[in-house]
Amino acid sequence: MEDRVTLLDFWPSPWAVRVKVALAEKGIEYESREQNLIDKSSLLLEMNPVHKMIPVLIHNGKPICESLNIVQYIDEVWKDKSPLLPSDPYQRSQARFWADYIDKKASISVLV
Ligand SMILES: N[C@@H](CCC(=O)N[C@@H](CS)C(=O)NCC(=O)O)C(=O)O
Repeated sequence: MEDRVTLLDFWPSPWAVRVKVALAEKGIEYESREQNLIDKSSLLLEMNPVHKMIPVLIHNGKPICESLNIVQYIDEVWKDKSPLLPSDPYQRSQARFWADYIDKKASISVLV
């Protein structure tokens, strides 16, 4: 079955960029659906009822939420294409450290 991949997107969002980099690294084709975060679409509310935020990856109709979770999902599903994390455990821990750092320290909420 052909993969159907849609990204609920908002172009200035660094969290959406994180997902788009992962998709680009894996060479995955997807449809980007730009969202209005002031007047949220019924699709966004249905796909992410807990946080009501982008990014949301919709893979064959199933939503995956939270950018780091999405990146991990992408790496696991398309595991035959360029791995997103280094193979060395120490280097992996460093990559995870900085991803977590960005989440905790560099999080800026532009609109809310
Ligand atoms: N922890 C989330 C953060 C996502 C986030 O902050 N999204 C913002 C846009 S940059 C959003 O959808 N804001 C709308 C809202 O808070 O209602 C992630 O990593 O995906």
